[in-house]
Parts: sequence; structure tokens; C-alpha cells
Amino acid sequence: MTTIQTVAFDDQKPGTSGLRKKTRVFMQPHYLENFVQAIFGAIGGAKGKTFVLGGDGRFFNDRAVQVILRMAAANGAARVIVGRGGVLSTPAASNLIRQRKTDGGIILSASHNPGGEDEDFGIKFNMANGGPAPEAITEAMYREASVIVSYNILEAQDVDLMTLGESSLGGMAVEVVDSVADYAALMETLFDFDAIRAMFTAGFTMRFDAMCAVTGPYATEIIEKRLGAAPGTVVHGTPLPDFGGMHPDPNPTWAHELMAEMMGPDAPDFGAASDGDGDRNMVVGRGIYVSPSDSLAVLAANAHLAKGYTRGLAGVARSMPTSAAVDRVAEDLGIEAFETPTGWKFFGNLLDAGRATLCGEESFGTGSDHVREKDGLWAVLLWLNILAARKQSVEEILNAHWQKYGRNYYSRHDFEAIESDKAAAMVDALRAALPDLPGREVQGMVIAAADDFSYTDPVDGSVSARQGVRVLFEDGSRIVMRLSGTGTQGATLRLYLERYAESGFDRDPQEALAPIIRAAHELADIGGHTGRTEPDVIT
Ligand code: VG1
Ligand code: CO
Repeated sequence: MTTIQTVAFDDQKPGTSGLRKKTRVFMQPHYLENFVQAIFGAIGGAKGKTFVLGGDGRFFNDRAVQVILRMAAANGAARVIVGRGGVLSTPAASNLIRQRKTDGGIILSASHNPGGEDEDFGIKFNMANGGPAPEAITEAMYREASVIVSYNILEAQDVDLMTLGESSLGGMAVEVVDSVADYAALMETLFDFDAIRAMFTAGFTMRFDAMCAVTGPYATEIIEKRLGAAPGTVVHGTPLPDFGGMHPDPNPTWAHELMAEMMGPDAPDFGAASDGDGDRNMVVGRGIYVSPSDSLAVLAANAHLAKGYTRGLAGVARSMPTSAAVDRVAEDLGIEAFETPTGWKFFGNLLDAGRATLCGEESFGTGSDHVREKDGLWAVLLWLNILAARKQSVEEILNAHWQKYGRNYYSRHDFEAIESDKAAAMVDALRAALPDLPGREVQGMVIAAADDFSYTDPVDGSVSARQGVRVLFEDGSRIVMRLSGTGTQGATLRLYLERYAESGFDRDPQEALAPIIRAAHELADIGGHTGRTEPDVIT
């Protein structure tokens, strides 16, 4: 064991989901090591503990895993359970942490950000419940990282991570497990595989775009092998360190190949895609895109059709910027609906306390209490189960849903890589104007309320302030603005737009939202502050 002297980096502050930086930043001497030591510090040390370790396989994943193993050994960990080749999807890692009753896990991923030597890398810690570390712990990591003077590491050769089974590293057990097996077994307990298999046998067709990221092997095993979908149903199914140059973000912009196929003349019945680390999902019907907020609402209304959820839902939770579509379902079901800040870590307490069964975010994240992360493939399988049970198309299900609940027209506009000080000035100006907004008329709509969202966790009472500026109009329409906490370059403004309609369900969302979009630009003066008038990505 060696103790290495080091100097603190001043930028190791975890964001919405762990620490994300350019890969080359992580490749600097001591950068990864400092943060790993800070993680161990923040959780009261690694001594005698068991951890899960794996990542989405992006560039530097293989090197980082070896470093973390040597550091875990040097810090006295008892055992590390690693996915074969150092690879685990985020939901599979969450599942392993729970199944094996470990003390937590380290996940290497920058999720939906591109991968490669010149792209992004990330690391985060999940707690013993399988969920992302809460703010108190991520703040402790930052504090530890800011004052670090040394870290512990073992001098040893690389561990063979391709062979399943157990080996020893300086007295610590290293257990290499099949990355897919436990996860696939869990899915079989939740969904009616026989019914879905029968649907495929009867001619149902599907395309799953794994975007050259981590879900390829999971989707191939489950959808093609276990559920009997035709070979070739899963495309881009081999994970690559640079995701084959794809941007593994499952939205209509980046999953454009899938979108083109689903909107084309030979579209299959159902399409889906997932992100770099497998926790996000996009679902598309033949000729119809399902917005993530609508997907959450449809899943909540129909989850009882799948065997894992026949008891019904205890409650639902959504992030604040996610549309209120799921709230209407909750009201109808007579269950609690929670509104949390952006980021999956805020769902953990509600899931642990049994108050929420289903959770979701507008950013293509949906999940349930089966793990403590959002879970892309899980959402796709629940959709398949619902399609098999209802024997209707995606379009029919969506239309029936809107008929019953009304439609929350919804869109998110992202303005990427804005100069950070300009983005901050814009948000500051808007914040300062909030008290004067109620009563004001913009684009023919009257503002009913305006605030900066603050969340008090109903389970532990912790408060998270300044989680996004909201402007609510008298007709129920809404604008939300916040700056991204996952980017690695400048600032990204996320502008969330919502408008409820009781009739007229087949409008183009951009057109239905046009007055709200204009109001947002007017209120925040996005163009004046940033020079941008058009978003880079629309979801
Ligand atoms: C984004 C999304 C948020 C999501 C987070 C992590 O955060 O908006 O909903 O939880 O990414 O997802 P931000 O701060 O950039 O808006 V993942 O799949 O990147 O772990
Ligand atoms: Co992700």
C-alpha cells in the first residue's frame, strides 16, 4: 500500500448526477484518485465494506476501474463486485447494490454525454439503497476533495476482469459477475414475459436503438433472446468506447435514425432507445412520438397490468419541470403525487419510505421502486407489457389517455454552451423580477404566480432551494427555467414549456405552445442576455 501526496483540485463539485468533466480532465495525474479518496472520506471510509463497481464502457472506463480497485483495496475494502469487463448499466448497478446488500457502489458514466478522449467522463457514488448519494453526501465529497492532501493506492498489476469469478487484490476480494444476468432475472419478476413473447410471435415488430452504448447486451438478451423478438430488433447493440461517434441521448434530435424509421412508411409497431448508461428511455409508436411526461402518465395509469404492479401504486413522483400529466392520473387513482427537484437522488427517500412506486422526469427518465435509479429498459418492457395486455397500438393508447385526462402539451428547449457568466446574469435578472410578475400580462396571458422552486423532503425534512424558476399563468400554462447541472462546457439553459388542453389533442406541440415560448423569451430576454434566439435541442 502506498500513500501518495497530492494537491486538491478546486472543481470537484458533483452536479445533478455525480462529477462530470471532459475525459482529459479525469486523465490528469491524481484527478480521479483525489475524487475516489474523497468519496471514501465522505462515507466514513471504505474499511471492511463491500462495493459494486462498473461503468457504461466509455473511453477511460477500463483504466478508471483498475485504479478504483487498487484504491478500494488500499483503503481496506473487503470486497468489490465488478461487472464483467468493468461494465454495468446504471440500473443494473443499482440492482446489484441492493441484491447483494452492499455498502454502495461506484458508477462510471457521463450518461447521455458523448464519450471519447475528447468528450466526457463521469463518476458517482450510490448508497446502500442503490440510489445516488443525497446532497448531504455529495457536499461532503466536495469538501473532502477541496482539502485532500494524500490518497491510498495499492501497487499491483491490472486485475483480469474478463473472467467471471473471484480473485484477490491485496487481501480484498474482487468478484467479477455477469453484467446482464441479475438484471434480466429481476425484469422477469416484474413483467409478463409470456404475454409479450406471444405478442412477438403473433407478428408484433419493434426496433430498439441501443446507440452503441451500454444497453446493447441487456436489450439483446431480454428482447431478442428471452422475449423472442426477431434478430436485428436491437440495432447499434455493441457498446463502443466512443459510442461509435453517436451522441447517446435518446431524444428525437439524437436518436434521429430511429425517429426517421418510426415516422416512415415501413415503421415497426414500436420503437425505443436508451442512453449511454442505460437509465434513460425514449418510446415511439408507429408515426407517433411519446413525450417522456406523457409516457410517465400512461405508465402510471396502466402499471397495474404488469404482474409486478398488480397491487397498484402507493404514489407517484415527478421532477418539478416534468409536466403535470401524471398528477391527473394520481388524482384519478386517489394516490399521492410528489414534485421534487431535478435529479434522481430526490426520489430515493420517497421510494425507500414506500410513498412512491413510480417516478419520472421529463428528461427521458422513468423508474420504479424495483431499483433506485431510473431504468430505460424497464420502461420499455413496461410499455411492451401494457401493449400486450391492452392489445392496442401506442397511438390508440395515447389518444385514449388524452380523452380521459386531457393533454399537457409539453416541450423543452435547450440552449447549449452559453457563456457561463451570461447565463448566470440572465437567471439572476429573472429571479430579481419574480416578486413583480404576478398580475402582469404577457402574450395575452396573466401571470398567477412566480417563484424559485424550493423543496422540503417530506421524509427527512432536508431543504433544497433555488431548484428552478417557475412562472405560472392563470390558465394553468407554465414556464420553468434552470441551468443544467450535467454539462461540461459553459452553461446550458433548459427552458420547460407546458400548456394544458381539454380538447384538440392532435396539434403540433411547438405550435400549441407558441404563446408560452414567446412569453418565455420576453420575460427572460434570452436573446438580449445570450445572443441566442433558437434552441440547440428541442424535446
Ligand atoms: C439532466 C436532466 C435530469 C437528469 C440528469 C441525469 O440534468 O435534466 O432530469 O436527472 O440529467 O440524467 P441537468 O442538470 O443537466 O438538467 V443522466 O441519464 O445524465 O444520469
Ligand atoms: Co443516463
